[in-house]
Amino acid sequence: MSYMEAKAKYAALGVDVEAAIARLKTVPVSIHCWQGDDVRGFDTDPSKPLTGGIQTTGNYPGRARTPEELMADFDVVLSLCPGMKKISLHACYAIFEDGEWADRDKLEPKHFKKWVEYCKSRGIGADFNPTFFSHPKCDPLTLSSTNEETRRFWIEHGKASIRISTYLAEELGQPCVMNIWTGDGFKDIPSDRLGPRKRYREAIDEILSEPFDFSKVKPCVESKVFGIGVEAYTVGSSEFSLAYAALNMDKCIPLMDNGHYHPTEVVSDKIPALLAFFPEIALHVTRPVRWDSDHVVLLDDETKEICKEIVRCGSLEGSVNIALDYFDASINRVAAWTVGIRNVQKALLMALVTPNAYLKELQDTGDFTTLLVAQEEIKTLPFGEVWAEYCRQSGVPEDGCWLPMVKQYEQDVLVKRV
Ligand code: RNT
Ligand code: ZN
Repeated sequence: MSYMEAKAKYAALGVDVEAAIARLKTVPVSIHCWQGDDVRGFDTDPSKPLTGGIQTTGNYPGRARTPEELMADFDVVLSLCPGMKKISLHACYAIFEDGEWADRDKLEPKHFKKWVEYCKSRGIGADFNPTFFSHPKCDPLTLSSTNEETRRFWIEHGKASIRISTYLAEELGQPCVMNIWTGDGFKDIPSDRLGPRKRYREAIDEILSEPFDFSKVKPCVESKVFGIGVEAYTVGSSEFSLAYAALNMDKCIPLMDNGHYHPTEVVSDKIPALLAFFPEIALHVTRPVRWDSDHVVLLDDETKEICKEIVRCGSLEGSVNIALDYFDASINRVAAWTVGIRNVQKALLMALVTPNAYLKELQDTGDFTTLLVAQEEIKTLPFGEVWAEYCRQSGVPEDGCWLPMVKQYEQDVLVKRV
C-alpha cells in the first residue's frame, strides 16, 4: 500500500492525515539528557553510585563522560527523530570552565551557558530539573530533612534552579518547565509520616518564594509511590503532590510520571481527571516493568492511551507538557534514546489520525456496539505509511534505516570511549 492509498483510507473515516502531520511538527516534546550518561552528570564523582531511589542497570560501552560527548550523542539523536524537541537538563549537568566548581546551592545561570549555546544553535528550547539526589548532602533526606542546614542547602538549590530556569526561558524564548522531585523517603516503616511532609511543603513554599514569571518558568511537583531503598514511605506521594499543586495553582503544576503508581493504575486516565481542574499539567513518559524501572518507552497500549488522552483533551496546545524520563545502560544508549522518542512520536501521530470526533459521538449517543467495533478496526489501519511520510517530511530516517547509522556511530565513536 502506498501513502496515497493509506491517506484515502483515513479520509474515508473523516481523518485529514496531512493536517495531523502538520500539527505534530509543532508539538514540543522534552527529551531527557540523562539517557546518555546513566544519570551521572558532571558535578560529582562519577564513580559514586546513583542515590535517591533511582538506579541505572547495565554497563554497555559508550557512556558519555563529558559535556562534549553528551552533546555529540544528543546531536545524533536529534538527527534521527522527527518532531519539535526541547532538551530536559538536570542541575548536575552544569558545565564548569577553567577549573571552577560550584556546589548545588551556588549554581548560577553561567554554568548553563554552554547548554544555551547548544540549544540556540539547534533551535530547541530547554527544561530544567534541580538535582536532589546523588550528592553528599543527601542525609539521606533533602527538602524534608530534620537537619536545618541540610534543608537550607537544598532550598537554596531549588532557588538557584528557579534563577537558572528563568535564564533558560529568556535566552531561548520558550517557557522552561522546572520539575521538583526528591527521593526523600524511608526503607522501613516510619514513626512519623506527617513531619517530613510538613517540612517538604514548607521547603517547596520557600523555593517558590524566589521571584519568577509563571508564564516563563513552570515549576512542577512530581509524585512517586516508592523508590529503591525507600520502599515503605515516600514524602512526595501522589496525594501530597496533587494537594500541593492544587493549593498553589498560581505558581506550580502537577507532574505525573507513569512509572510512579501502583501497577494497575494508569496515567492515561489521570490526565483528563487532572485537566478537569488544572489548566496545565506535566508528564514524564517512561515504562515501568513491575515497578518504576525506567525501561525504554515502547509503542505499547499505555503509551498509545496516554497520547490519545493528550490529543482528545485538546492538550497539544500546551496544557500538557510532555517529557521523557527513562535510562537504560544495558543497550546502546543512543538507540535507547532514539527508539523511545520515536515511539512517543508514533503514539502521538496515531492519536492524531484517530477519528476522535466520530468515536466521541458514538459514546455520547450510547452506541457502544459500534464504538467497540470501530475502536478495534482502527487498530489495523495502514498507519505505517503515515509514519513513514511524517519521517520523510521531517527529514529523518524511516524505520529500518536509522539503526545501521547508530551502529556505525558506535563503531566510529562510542566503542572508543574506554
Ligand atoms: C525518579 C523520577 C525523576 C528522575 C529524573 C532523573 O523516579 O522519575 O523524574 O527520573 O529526575
Ligand atoms: Zn520522572
